[in-house]
Order: sequence, then structure tokens, then C-alpha cells
Amino acid sequence: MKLSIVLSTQQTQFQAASLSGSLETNMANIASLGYQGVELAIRDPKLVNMDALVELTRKYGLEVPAIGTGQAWNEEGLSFTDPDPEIRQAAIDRIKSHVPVAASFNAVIIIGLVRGMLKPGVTPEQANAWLCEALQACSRAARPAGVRLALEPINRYECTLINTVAEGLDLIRMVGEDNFGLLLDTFHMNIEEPVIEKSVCTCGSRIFHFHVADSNRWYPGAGHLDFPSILKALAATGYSGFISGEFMPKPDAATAARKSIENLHPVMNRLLP
Ligand code: LER
Ligand code: MN
Repeated sequence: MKLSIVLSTQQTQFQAASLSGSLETNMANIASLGYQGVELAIRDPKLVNMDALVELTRKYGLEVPAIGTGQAWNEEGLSFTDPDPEIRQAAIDRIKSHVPVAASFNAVIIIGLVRGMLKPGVTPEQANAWLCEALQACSRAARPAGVRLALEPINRYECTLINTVAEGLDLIRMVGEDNFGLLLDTFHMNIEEPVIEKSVCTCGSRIFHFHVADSNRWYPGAGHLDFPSILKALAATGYSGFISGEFMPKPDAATAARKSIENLHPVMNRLLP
């Protein structure tokens, strides 16, 4: 397991994007702190100079384990479950447009809030059916490039569809594509899961990516989550991917990024000597 941290390629309203601002300065800082990867939040691949981005990650020796896509919902309202079929199609097309980007980094595509929210007049059954169709279309489009998609169960206060790991696993069965799995986030799990370690274990090989923040959404170590126990459960599933820091920039972004790696490194070294 390796450590990465979330970085937005554009200005964003999302509060827990751990770092934002000048890409190059941030990548230099991330690498100098000892992170091996950077998770990139990209609203629209059309708006990003991919060659420059690939060059920057190479320059600082950073892998890109995952691409975040939630800004397409936050900032443009694109959603897999909107009653307007044009908006649903635009959301599917947007996620498909991330496939070449993800392939060039060997990254997973994160399905966060682009799943949408239940809108008035839409039943949960209808929303789930639209969600399933969209995920099948995107997973099938990603398969030839060897790209995987990871849906993140998001807590009930931020999202009305797929809040828990159990709901995520039901959706995986409905979608029926083996390049579709879950992204688990300790902040959301602390709100929704009765026992975080048990849910990690149940999800097993369907864990395609992992976010860490503490109970208060500050850096790990600033709240009351038991990271040694959670990461031990994660290691026991055979997960060998990245653990990605996604927390509030508190007390400031640089301190949070430094404290997170200072607190997690000893835990990981004990687990994987
Ligand atoms: C994104 O990874 C996340 O955790 C959500 O809170 C997005 O709103
Ligand atoms: Mn997350």
C-alpha cells in the first residue's frame, strides 16, 4: 500500500479537496513530503492539458491512482439519475471521456456525486435503474482500455443514493461488470457503517480505491478513528493500492498534508514491514 493525496486540477467548491492552487507547486510539495501518488480531481478532461499533466507527474515521480469526477455534478449538475435524459447522457459521455485519461495513468475513475441525487418525482427504484444502466455503459466503455470504475458510498447528509457498503455491493451485483467496484472513504464509513473493519472485510477484492480522513474530516490522527485497526483490516483483504488522503485543509493545507503522512507512515510500516 502506498500513500497519495487529493489535488484538484481546477478551482473547486468542494471543501475536502485536500489541496488546490498551483499544480506544480503542489506536486513538488506532495513529492517532497514523501507521497508516492496524487489523486487528481478533473471536472472535464477537455479543459486539461493532458500532456502537461503527464509531464508534471513524471517530473515529480508521482503515480496517479485515481481520477475524481464529482466536480461535474457540483459545478455543472451532470448526473446519472436526473429525470432529463439529456443530462443523464451528458453525464455518461463525460465519464466515458475520462477513460483515455485514466488509461494513461493506470488510474481508476471515481464515481462520486455524478451518480446524482433523488429529484422530486423520481422513485428510488427508477433512480437505481438509471444508475445501473449508466454504470454498465461506462464500465463497458472502460473495459477495452483496462480501466476500472469505483463508486464511493457517500454519507446520507451529502448524498441520497448509495450511502453504505452493503448498498454499494448490491449495486455491484446489479451492474454485473467486473471492472466496477467501490471506493471506501473512512469519513463516510464512520457515519454509515456499524463496524468499519467488518465492512472493509465484506467488500474485500471489490475495494478498488481507498480515501482516508478522520472522524472530523481532518487529517488522520486529528479525530477518533482507529487507523491501525482499519488499515489492518484493509491489508487483510489483500488490497495493495493507494490510500488517498482526502481531508479538510485544516489548520492549513500544508500542515494537514504533512501530519497525515507523519501519522500514517508508522502504522503502514508496522503492517507491511
Ligand atoms: C469525494 O471523494 C467524497 O468523499 C464526497 O464527500 C464528495 O462529496
Ligand atoms: Mn471520498
